[in-house]
Amino acid sequence: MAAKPDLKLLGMSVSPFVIRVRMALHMKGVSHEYIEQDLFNKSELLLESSPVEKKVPVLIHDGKPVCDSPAIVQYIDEVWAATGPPILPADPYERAVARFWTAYVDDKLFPAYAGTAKAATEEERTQQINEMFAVMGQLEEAFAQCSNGKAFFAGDSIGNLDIAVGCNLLLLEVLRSMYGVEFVDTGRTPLLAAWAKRFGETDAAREVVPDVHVAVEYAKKRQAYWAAAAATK
Ligand SMILES: N[C@@H](CCC(=O)N[C@@H](CS)C(=O)NCC(=O)O)C(=O)O
Repeated sequence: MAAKPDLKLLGMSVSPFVIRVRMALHMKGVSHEYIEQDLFNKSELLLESSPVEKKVPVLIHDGKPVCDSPAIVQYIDEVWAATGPPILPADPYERAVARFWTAYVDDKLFPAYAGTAKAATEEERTQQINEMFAVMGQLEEAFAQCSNGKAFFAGDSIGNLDIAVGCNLLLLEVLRSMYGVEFVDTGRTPLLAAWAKRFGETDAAREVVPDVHVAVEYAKKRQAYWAAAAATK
């Protein structure tokens, strides 16, 4: 019997980056110890494992930390190459395209989400919401390009780009619940809307994504924290 890996994941349940890594571990069926972190009061373990950014997720394998979710997902895919389905495409061109869109999602979607939640005025919020719509429009085109008419970005089953976009669906639900804005809708983004439904039904999504109420509570706590910080400036 293969020895159990010495593997810990430092996370925070509603972080899209943590959700992405948990989905990758789930796809590979790799057992690990999950350690929830309080980002308002960071643990010594987090500070020493992520000394540069002090952020989750951090994967600690045999005592060695790996930071940043795209790097962690690639690490998981390479270390457990013989276990479960591949996460990144084998073809170098398709790998490069999947990496490009993952970086696009990380550069644009999370900052626009945080900007929407953080906005001090309605005007600012509308601007961020419009940015989110623009990103979703691009992702609709990316889906058409990458999926080749199949069910997922990666083809017949989920891959790197599916989890890169899919880990953010919870945040879109949070904004829908808080501001009534529908970002994945059958009118504007029909391909993404159908994909999101299919993605939500996968084992990886069902096992890993927490209830939207938990994420809304966290978003409100974050907003209160930002407001208090702004008031003391
Ligand atoms: N590029 C990083 C981003 C990770 C990140 O932003 N994590 C947030 C939680 S969503 C965090 O730990 N924030 C703590 C802080 O900013 O103090 C990744 O992909 O892993």
